[in-house]
Amino acid sequence: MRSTRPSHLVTGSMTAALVGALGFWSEAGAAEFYFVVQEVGEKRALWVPQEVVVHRSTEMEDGLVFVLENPTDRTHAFAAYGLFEEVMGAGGKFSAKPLRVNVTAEDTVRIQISTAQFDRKQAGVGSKEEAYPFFCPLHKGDAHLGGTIHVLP
Ligand SMILES: [Cu+2]
Repeated sequence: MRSTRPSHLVTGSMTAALVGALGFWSEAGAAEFYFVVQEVGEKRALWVPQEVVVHRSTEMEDGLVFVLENPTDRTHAFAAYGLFEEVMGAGGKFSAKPLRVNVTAEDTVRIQISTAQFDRKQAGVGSKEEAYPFFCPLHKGDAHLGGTIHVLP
């Protein structure tokens, strides 16, 4: 029945939002958050869910992982101001670089998010909510079509 299709779409995106908000724990204990990119017309793209909540006290204890899925046939990128990716360099040393990751067509990328900046804040101020905007820097379009990662104490 044709009339049921739109409601399926709505249910699907609501489920995705819920999953993103709750997060998953991987075997290693890191909290995992899933994002899927959607194309909105020719020039714009959107990572969903658009609103994600991360709890500093629980979900960051054993690391934070973002899983970025690109089911489309074009390369998209995931960028977030103020967040950093943990990358292993030569000699097994970790370093942090600003979060901007390309995800090629039909690929899924797992990235380790640096939580060092939040550890530091836990010892000091950091009892209030912080917000980090994210978007696809390759397809921003005219209007801001991004989302927000909310970090709660
Ligand atoms: Cu894009």
